[in-house]
Amino acid sequence: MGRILVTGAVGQIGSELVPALRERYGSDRVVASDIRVEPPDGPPSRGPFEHVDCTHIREIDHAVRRHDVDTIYHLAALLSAVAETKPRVAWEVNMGGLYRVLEVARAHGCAVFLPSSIGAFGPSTPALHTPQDTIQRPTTMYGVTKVSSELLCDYYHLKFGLDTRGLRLPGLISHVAPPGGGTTDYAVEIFYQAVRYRHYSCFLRRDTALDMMYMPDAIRAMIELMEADAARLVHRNAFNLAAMSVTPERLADEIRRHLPDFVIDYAVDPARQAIADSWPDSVDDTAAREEWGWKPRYDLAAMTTEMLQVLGSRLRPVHH
Ligand code: AKB
Repeated sequence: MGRILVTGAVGQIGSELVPALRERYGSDRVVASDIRVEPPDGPPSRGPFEHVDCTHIREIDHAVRRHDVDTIYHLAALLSAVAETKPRVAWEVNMGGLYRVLEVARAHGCAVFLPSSIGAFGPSTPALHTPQDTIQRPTTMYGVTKVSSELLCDYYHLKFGLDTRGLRLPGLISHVAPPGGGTTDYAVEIFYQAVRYRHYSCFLRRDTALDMMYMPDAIRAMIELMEADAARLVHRNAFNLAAMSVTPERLADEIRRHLPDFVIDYAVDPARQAIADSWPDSVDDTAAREEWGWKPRYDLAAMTTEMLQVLGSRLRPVHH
């Protein structure tokens, strides 16, 4: 068995995926890599670390050869809000990076995991219970790169027989690494601000419904998909994935069950609101359930309880 390479390992997902993969397969079988030389408080967990800029094919190739890699979790990408402000960089990193990763994977026969997103949908997509196979005409640069990434991964599978698989991830909620420049970031910020200040000023409208998921479920989904029997997969890039559809108002109500004096107000950011309005309210993940047995473990109540427990023990309240 070869090793696993994780790109973007220092980011929001990588910070939890790398330790989970190391726990499952052994520390030295998982190579963390990132454009950042090292995270502020050291590598994500003990084990090999490589500096890899995914826009340089030689750096990816070097890491794959050096560590005898047979599977790549390619996480390095710009999120939706930041991609709107830097569309050229977003194209170069999200598409250029993936293209180079796929070329290296083709040369060395590696399997590739791709995180797509609910952002791969657009305003003409059915917004409720969005089907697995439906209209995908995103109106953001992020969405354009995500739908193109899905197509490119499917192409490498069909044309070259590469084992490419992906998930359309919802907004991910975690107490480990913060997200950087996404539209769903409010659902993470709200917990930190609730614990510290009992107050949060939300950049999305109170009734904006979007799919969300607690990070442990998302990490498990990635690993389960990559371990799934290929013969059962009708779809590949990428599966709809759902756990809970929430609005800021609903999330605030749930937090208030634990912190009754929590207050939310709204200072809507038109740029991020426009992105959120172009995405589905809730997706249908039947294909994931049927083809590889996906089932979420955390609903809104369970996730909120755990987030507040963990952050409550780590952060000092400064509200009084
Ligand atoms: C973002 O908001 O950009 C991401 C996503 C849902 O893809 N969290």
